[in-house]
Amino acid sequence: MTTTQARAGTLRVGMIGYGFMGAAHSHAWRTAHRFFDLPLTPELRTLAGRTESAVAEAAERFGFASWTTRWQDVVEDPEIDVIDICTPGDTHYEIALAALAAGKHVLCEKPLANSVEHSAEMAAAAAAAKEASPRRALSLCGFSYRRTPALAYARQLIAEGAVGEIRQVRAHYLQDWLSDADAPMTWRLDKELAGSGALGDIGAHIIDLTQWLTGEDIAAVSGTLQTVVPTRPSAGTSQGLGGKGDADGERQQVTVDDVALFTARFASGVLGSFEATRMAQGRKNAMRVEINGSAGSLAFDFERMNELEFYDATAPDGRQGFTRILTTEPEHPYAAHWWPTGHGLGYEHTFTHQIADLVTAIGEGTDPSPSFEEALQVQRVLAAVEESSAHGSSWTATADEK
Ligand code: SOE
Repeated sequence: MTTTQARAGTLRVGMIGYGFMGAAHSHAWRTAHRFFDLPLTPELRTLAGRTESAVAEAAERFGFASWTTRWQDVVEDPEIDVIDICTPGDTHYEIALAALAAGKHVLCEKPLANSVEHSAEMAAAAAAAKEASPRRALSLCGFSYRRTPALAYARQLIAEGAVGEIRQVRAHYLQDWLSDADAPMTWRLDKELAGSGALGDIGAHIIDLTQWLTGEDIAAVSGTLQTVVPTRPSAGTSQGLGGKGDADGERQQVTVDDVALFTARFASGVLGSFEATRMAQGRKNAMRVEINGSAGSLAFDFERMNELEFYDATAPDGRQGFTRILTTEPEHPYAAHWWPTGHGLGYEHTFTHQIADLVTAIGEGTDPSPSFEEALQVQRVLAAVEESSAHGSSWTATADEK
């Protein structure tokens, strides 16, 4: 335990943003210590957001003791230990730098920022803050899918050599909430706010996951981005991520990609194919990752998140075939903290696991992962895909290699 707050036994949380991610994170902060044995107990102190009535209502609903319309209030408050950034990407940089400078621990939603330059500064600030004594400000980027039991188990199996030498990687993330050409404009479709479209919003997850699963960085990419629906109604009713726009009203320019396709070369030379889209009618949150190795394959699909498929090529001829492993058993990562055998987990559990891991790291003074440095590498891949697409899909090194 390195902070005075840690000694007091609580970890006081200030959150900025109260949309979809604010709801998921606050649920996780409220729940983690009830299922995991944590060194500190999170306390939801203050919620910040721009619109007074909405932030007040969200603070009440999420269980925060207070609220403010200025994010600076949260960052400057000496009574707060950790800043949780759940806002669109354009604000991550400024808030995270201020929070780290104030000696706070930081949890920042993905992607880390809207540019490699900002991400690099954030990673440098995180590294410097961590070293600053006597307080250690730790940081984590919210690639929450790493905490899906099946994917954490897949990583263990790969590290143990269950698939042998990795030969090929295949990943896609398919959603359909923008298939309707009259779904209304949102911040996720504005490059200024979101940085990129399907690429950064959901492609970033499969970039992070495949690098984490294989233990290798992506060294170069060849990609193509496409905006399928170039304008969308400015007004409408939102529902979930999408909604119904006013088809006869004014339309606004979409400035990000709807579809992102790319081929990647990992550091060892292994090739991977990637697809991120919000145009795949019928695919709701189909994030699929498949790793093919010399001794077998692993495959995962988030729409069946409690299962992992394993093909053991060393099994006797005639008995080979994909095995469906139900990753709800005490042997599987995180699962023992929840329900009896076979009862299964959902999307929200990945966030609860993220908080459990972060609070444990803060309590023990160890480095949580994915660090801002790891998130910077994801950002380099995103930037290389954009650059490649702008140059006729030419092979483009991630900035690391330049
Ligand atoms: C929208 O596409 C979104 O909410 C992403 O922003 C999240 O990161 C992903 O978990 C689900 O889809």
